[in-house]
Amino acid sequence: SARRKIGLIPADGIGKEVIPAAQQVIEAVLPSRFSFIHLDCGFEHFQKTGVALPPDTVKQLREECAGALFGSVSSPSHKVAGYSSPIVALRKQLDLYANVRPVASPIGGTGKPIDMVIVRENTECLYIKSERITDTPNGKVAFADRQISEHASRRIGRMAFSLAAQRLAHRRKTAKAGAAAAPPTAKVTIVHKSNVLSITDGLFRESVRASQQDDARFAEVEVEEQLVDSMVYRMFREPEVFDVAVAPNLYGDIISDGAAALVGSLGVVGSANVGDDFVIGEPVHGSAPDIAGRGIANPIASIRSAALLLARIGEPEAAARIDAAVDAVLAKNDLRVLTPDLGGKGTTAGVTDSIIKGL
Ligand code: NAD
Ligand code: K
Ligand code: MN
Repeated sequence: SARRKIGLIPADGIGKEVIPAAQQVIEAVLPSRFSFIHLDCGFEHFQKTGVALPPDTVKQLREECAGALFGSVSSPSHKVAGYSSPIVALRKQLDLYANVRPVASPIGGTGKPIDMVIVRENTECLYIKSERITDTPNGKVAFADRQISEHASRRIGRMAFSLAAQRLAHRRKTAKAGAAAAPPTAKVTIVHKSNVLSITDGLFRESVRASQQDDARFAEVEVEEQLVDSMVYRMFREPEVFDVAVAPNLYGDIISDGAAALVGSLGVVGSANVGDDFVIGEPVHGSAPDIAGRGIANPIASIRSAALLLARIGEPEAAARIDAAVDAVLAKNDLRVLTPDLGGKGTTAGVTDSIIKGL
């Protein structure tokens, strides 16, 4: 059929409430452009069937879908035999090597607008999970290997520069003609700790810098470096100075969760898991068992994730319309509409309706 398919993987908890909200918004912004297939996955599915990520889900994503939206999985804190996180497996099987997380708000925690994107390397660093422990005369000693490769660092660098180049082009297009303001710029901040880890973080930083040569469009992007500890300090003090930040897996995990606090709630931060061949939009939050089933989960993180997905599957205008409608609902700050995580009395359905009306 001429309609392209989007895979929907709500998985567990509030994923089942916020992914349908995102689907409604996609259908409203692009009526009958896409068809949707619902795919099984998650801890609840594991409890019913013994399988967390059915092979058929991966097969349908690969063979039929233009992209997908993932909700959230409930990973139990105790070890459950035979279970491991299906989103981690999905990222691996589809080689989604970048986690792209925009953190934007018209009024951030420090009162100024925040508009940054964190690009986290998604495949290596300490997450290769190569750990061991030995006994010594002074007690146990544990070790972990940390892998940083030129290949993975250079391709995550390309992702960061390519986003910055797109943002620069967009800023130039939307800058007011003839205005006296300074010409638009875009910047990549390379986050590392190569003052201490000169070999591993040194390779990361050099490879990201080298990736700027990989495309002529990257030439006009400014580059700066920030040690990860002072990055955290500056993100608290002056988050508005950052544009695109790129980091190895562990630093990226930490700074991107922290950055979510700058914009008020986990319920508004979306992300995209991106590879060269596939993309999965995914809200940053988990399955929120404390509020699941009550119709009050904030759908904005999933709706923003839907926009990130659309932007990467050839529908950038629809994505921009969704983001503008979300910004308008947030800027209005109507507490009868917004959900409780933002101090409101509203519902998932109410927020979704307001966004759809504003498209
Ligand atoms: P969580 O993100 O589920 O919830 C943290 C807090 O934020 C809770 O108080 C929750 O009510 C609130 N919250 C989160 N999303 C919200 C939304 N859309 N609207 C309103 N409030 C929202 O994190 P957690 O409590 O640490 O973990 C719960 C479960 O989710 C665990 O099983 C964990 O393993 C899993 N988890 C999954 C993912 C993922 O799917 N990638 C990510 C993080 C946590
Ligand atoms: K999630
Ligand atoms: Mn995290």
